[in-house]
Parts: sequence; C-alpha cells; structure tokens
Amino acid sequence: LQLNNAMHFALARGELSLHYQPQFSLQDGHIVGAEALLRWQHPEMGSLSPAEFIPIAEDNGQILAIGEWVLRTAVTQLKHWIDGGMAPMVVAVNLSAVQFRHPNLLTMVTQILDEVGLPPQYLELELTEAMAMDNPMAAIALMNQLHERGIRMAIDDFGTGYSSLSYLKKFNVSKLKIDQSFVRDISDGQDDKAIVTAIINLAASLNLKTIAEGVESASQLAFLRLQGCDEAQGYYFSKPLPVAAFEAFVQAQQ
Ligand code: G
Ligand code: G
Ligand code: MN
Ligand code: NA
Repeated sequence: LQLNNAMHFALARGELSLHYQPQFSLQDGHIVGAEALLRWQHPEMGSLSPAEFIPIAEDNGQILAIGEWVLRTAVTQLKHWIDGGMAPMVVAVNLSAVQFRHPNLLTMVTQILDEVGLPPQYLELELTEAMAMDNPMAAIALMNQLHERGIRMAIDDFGTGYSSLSYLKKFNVSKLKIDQSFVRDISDGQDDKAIVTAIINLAASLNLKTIAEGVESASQLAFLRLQGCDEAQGYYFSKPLPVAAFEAFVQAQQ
C-alpha cells in the first residue's frame, strides 16, 4: 500500500531514472546497443528494484504512464547522443505484459519516435516468451505491425519461458536474448553449455541474432564467441550505468 501511494508521485517528483547497460558485438568488440533499465530513488525508502515495483505498477495501472515515460526518455536520450556525435547504437527498452496487451501500444511507440525524430531501427523492444504466448495470434499481428514500422523486437530471458518452435518462426523478432541463468553456469555446467549452444544454433537457423545476458567472466565470453553468439552484455563489461557514467564509458572505449 505504501509503495502504491508513493508510485503515484514518483513520476511527477522526478524520482524515476534510467540506467543504461552497454551491449557489445562479439565480432569486433564495439558497443552496438544499450539496454535501458528503470531505477526508482525514493526519498525515504531509498533505491527500489523494478523487480519489486513493476508488478505493483502492473496491478495499479501506473505501468502505462511509467512505461510511456521509459520509452520517451530512452528514445530522447539516444537521439541526443546521436546528435551529439556518439556512434549510433540501438536502445533496448523492456515492455511490460500490460503494455504489450494495451491496444494503444503501436500508436504510442510510433508517436514518440516521430515526435523525437529517431529513426525506428534504433529502437528495440524487449518482450518475453510468456507475453507473446499469452495470445499468440494477437502477438503475431502486433509484431508484424511494429516490424512494418521498422521497429525491432527481441525476446528477453529466452529459454526460461514456454514458446513453441512453430510460433517462434512466426514471431517477427530479430534477436533472442539468452537468459543469464544459462550463461551463469557456462564455465562449469555441461548442460548449460549444451543449452546455450542449442539456442545459438536455433537462432542462426531462424535467421535471428543472439545476445547473451549476464556475462560476468572472460571464460563465459570465450565460449559464447566460439559458439558464434553475436552480442553480449553483463557485469564483465559493465553494470547498468547512469547517463553521465555511460557517456564516460562509451568515450573511454573509442
Ligand atoms: O535492472 P534490474 O536487474 O534491477 O531489473 C530487474 C527487472 O526489472 C528485470 O526483469 C528487468 O527486465 C525489469 N525492468 C527493468 N527496467 C524495466 C522497464 O523499464 N520496464 C519493464 N517493464 N521492466 C523493466
Ligand atoms: O529481465 P531482464 O533481462 O531485462 O533483466 C536484466 C537484469 O539483469 C537487470 O536487473 C540487470 O541489472 C541485471 N544484470 C545485468 N547484467 C548482469 C550480470 O552480469 N549479472 C547479473 N547477476 N545480473 C545482471
Ligand atoms: Mn531485458
Ligand atoms: Na533477461
């Protein structure tokens, strides 16, 4: 209840911010993207995790306003970076199931891109298998419309949810994000090695790119590169960073 009330004021009081985690090409090591991750700094309760407050925001309906704010902020930030001369990259934004089901999603996203003037191919929307499989026909139709507008989509936490391979073929996404639970145990677990390899090969056969999440060590990275994974993100490279720190990180890479 306390969080519920506080959330009504969080946006207006400027307590929300986005951190950005860099994503790297495993081909040439360049930064090719940034995942926007929501942060809430409450004056009394301190920093709150989205894992905690997003489910509440989904219940009380605030997720629509918050989700729109996240999208507008991330798209505006990337436009600002590109205009300022930063090498172009993609910004990845997490969608909530509530946003994905909402009939206004396509209009909302395209309006923000138009308003800001960011070409749609710079935006990647992350959705989970569960979100797509809740109503696969509606999801396929929406993904087709988003794709027609040039907006990319990625399946987040891939491998942890249930999605049939026949549907995966129909989902108009460009990337699978290999869940960090599989990446974590690459270095010692034969099973997780086999799963990661299987996902990379599956993606390749469906013409999808792969990005590994939660990469924390050089040995995980070496295995992923050997198997032909396209991209990676994780603490090994960088944790999610506030804007100024992200800018400094990118500058130091160049
Ligand atoms: O960054 P962190 O590990 O604290 O994120 C925890 C969870 O919150 C992850 O599942 C992540 O996808 C989710 N999350 C982070 N930012 C957003 C956001 O802007 N929108 C939605 N819907 N989920 C987010
Ligand atoms: O559900 P989603 O994949 O969007 O959530 C990403 C979450 O993983 C964020 O909370 C982010 O802070 C966290 N994260 C990012 N990199 C790493 C990492 O290398 N290790 C761990 N344990 N968590 C990570
Ligand atoms: Mn994500
Ligand atoms: Na994930």
